[in-house]
Amino acid sequence: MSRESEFVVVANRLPVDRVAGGNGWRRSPGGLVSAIAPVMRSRQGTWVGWSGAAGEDLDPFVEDGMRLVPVRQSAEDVELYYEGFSNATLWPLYHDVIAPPVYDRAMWDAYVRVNERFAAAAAEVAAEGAVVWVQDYQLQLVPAMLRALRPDLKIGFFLHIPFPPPELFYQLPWRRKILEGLLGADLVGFQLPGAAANFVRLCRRLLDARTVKQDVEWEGRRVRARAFPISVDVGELRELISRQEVRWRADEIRADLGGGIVLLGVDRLDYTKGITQRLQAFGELFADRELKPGEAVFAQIATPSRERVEQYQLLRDQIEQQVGRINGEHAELGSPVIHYLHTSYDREELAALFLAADVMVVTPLRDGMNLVAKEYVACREDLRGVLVLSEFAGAAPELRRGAFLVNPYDIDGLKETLLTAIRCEPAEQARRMRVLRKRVLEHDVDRWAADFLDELEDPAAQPAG
Ligand code: ADQ
Repeated sequence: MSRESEFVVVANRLPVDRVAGGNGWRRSPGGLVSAIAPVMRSRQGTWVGWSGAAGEDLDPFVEDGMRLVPVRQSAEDVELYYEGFSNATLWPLYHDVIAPPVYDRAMWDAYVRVNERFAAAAAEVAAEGAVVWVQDYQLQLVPAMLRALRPDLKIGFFLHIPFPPPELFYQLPWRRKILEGLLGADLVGFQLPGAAANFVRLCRRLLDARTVKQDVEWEGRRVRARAFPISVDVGELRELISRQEVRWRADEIRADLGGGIVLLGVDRLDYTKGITQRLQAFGELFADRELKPGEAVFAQIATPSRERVEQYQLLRDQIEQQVGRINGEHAELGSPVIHYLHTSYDREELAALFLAADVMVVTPLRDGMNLVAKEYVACREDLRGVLVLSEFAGAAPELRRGAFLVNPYDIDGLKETLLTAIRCEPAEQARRMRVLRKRVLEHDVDRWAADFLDELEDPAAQPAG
């Protein structure tokens, strides 16, 4: 499979998961994969990524019409590059240092080493002049490494998480190296214009690069920094909610939850998602006697995530203790006020949960975009339900007119907003949901991918002379 792909995606993970118990593969759920899969097929694409199992050596294979090139990661790479530099350094640094980032030289060395491996694998499969699209914070050095190996390629990079302002980014001991890595791309995509502006400002201040609006001149090329807010696979969600069994399941969930107003949170168990703040606010509404047990119930679904990183273990303990305390104080026999499930669900069950929820509570302390908010909107064809959304979610600028916006750090504000949302009349729900749906349905994930690739391949974007 040497140098024959016109289109190459490079991401930490391959777009497939092992089928439990068997040795086959199945396409991973999620918008990114479904947005890119059609482009992969029409352009003979190849996806370069890790299988998810440490120490595994796999040959390239074809699955679901996509050519897949596995990149090896040893157990040490997983510990230092993935759990370490990616998730204990970059993740907290890029999310407002909500948790303290770890700055460790061995982790950095592993990050460089693994990025080199991904760049080499991509260089090997890309055809002359091919388009290569690198994804996310784990691979920020790949664009420059790949350009050094293959100057003929068109290279795009998309960051799924926020890009921090200079005053935070300055902390990073390897700050210049990260910027230089990204500048290997022709187009650097961010979720929001503010993130693109942070990047351009940092290139000017730390690298002395000349910048013109959102373009950075670098090594005789012009690198574009632009915003492309990601979205959800509306077609997939529509199909799911059209199934009778999904609707029945939604009714069943509502009945199981006792028949009161249902508030729902669906997140990866992550300290950026503001889970403890929302549960605290909800619990206090019972303490204040604004709500009575049975009147409203909170279902919090938390997908296990990064379980070997210390901050995630601490958070899990904290949430479990909090749920226990709130239920201990306010629940009645047989009817807890919070249902907490530490598990991952399939797409059918998630769609049923969205249909069952009167109030969708999405209150991250910082989030690149937040797809859950958009998934909820895409599922509510019935124009029922309300969205409570953090100002600090990347989705807020797009959804501010239809959602109830909150500052998740302001517990009193959060309590007030939850009550307003719980009491929102059906006519007002429908008015707001229409506004939300217009935005989400017109800007789905296919449009996101097309916008990015059109900009990357824009013939009018000439290199600086
Ligand atoms: P995440 O931080 O993972 O993504 P999000 O955008 O909400 O956050 O995506 C999570 C996805 O996982 C959603 O599709 C959701 O339905 C699914 N999910 C969550 N809990 C689940 C559960 N219990 N069971 C099954 N599925 C579950 C990162 C960035 C975001 C950005 C995305 C895409 O942090 O800001 O929106 O990438 O760019």
